[in-house]
Amino acid sequence: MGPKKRSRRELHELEDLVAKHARIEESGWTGVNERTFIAVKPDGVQRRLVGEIVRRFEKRGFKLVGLKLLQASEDLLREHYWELRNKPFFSGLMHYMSSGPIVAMVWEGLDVVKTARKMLGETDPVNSLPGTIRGDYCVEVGRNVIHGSDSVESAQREISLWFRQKELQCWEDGSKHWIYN
Ligand code: IDP
Ligand code: MG
Repeated sequence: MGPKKRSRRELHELEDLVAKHARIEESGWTGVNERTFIAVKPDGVQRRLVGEIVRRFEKRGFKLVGLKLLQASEDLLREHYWELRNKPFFSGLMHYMSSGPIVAMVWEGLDVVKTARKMLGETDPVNSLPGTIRGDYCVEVGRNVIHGSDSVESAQREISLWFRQKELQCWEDGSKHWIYN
């Protein structure tokens, strides 16, 4: 007995199955375009930590979509740290953040907001484990070398505050099949 000839209906069912599998495979990609705002603060730039920090995000597998060196204006910093405006350290924070250039970046990838916060360590370096950026490169909360968005919502707010749409690059990640399955 030769191979069974498939009916039109069976062929349709097969097509549906193939399409369903394609969708499932694609769903592995949901969330890979999450974005976060990362900034190397003035002390990080002074201490030549820019390369090290970029290296860590690249090696982790995240995709760089925006990067610039800038001296932040007081308005921008006030807006960025609006939630902390009533804290006793606020004016010190403004002074610190405007004391020199900052490297502002946008990184993209699966769960990048949460993962980046883990890579940064805790706000106060004394609580940051070795292996984290703050745990490896600083000792004081008032000089903690790096900023990272604390939620997807604040990431969106911060990205639109620090970057214009045209400053964010859309590019095909050639290694994405080696980073995501
Ligand atoms: P985060 O940077 O880990 O998100 P936040 O609580 O959002 O921490 O505070 C923003 C920044 O304000 C910190 O990264 C740090 O530079 C500064 N900061 C926070 N708490 C203190 C403090 O108690 N003294 C001095 N500076 C502080
Ligand atoms: Mg914060």
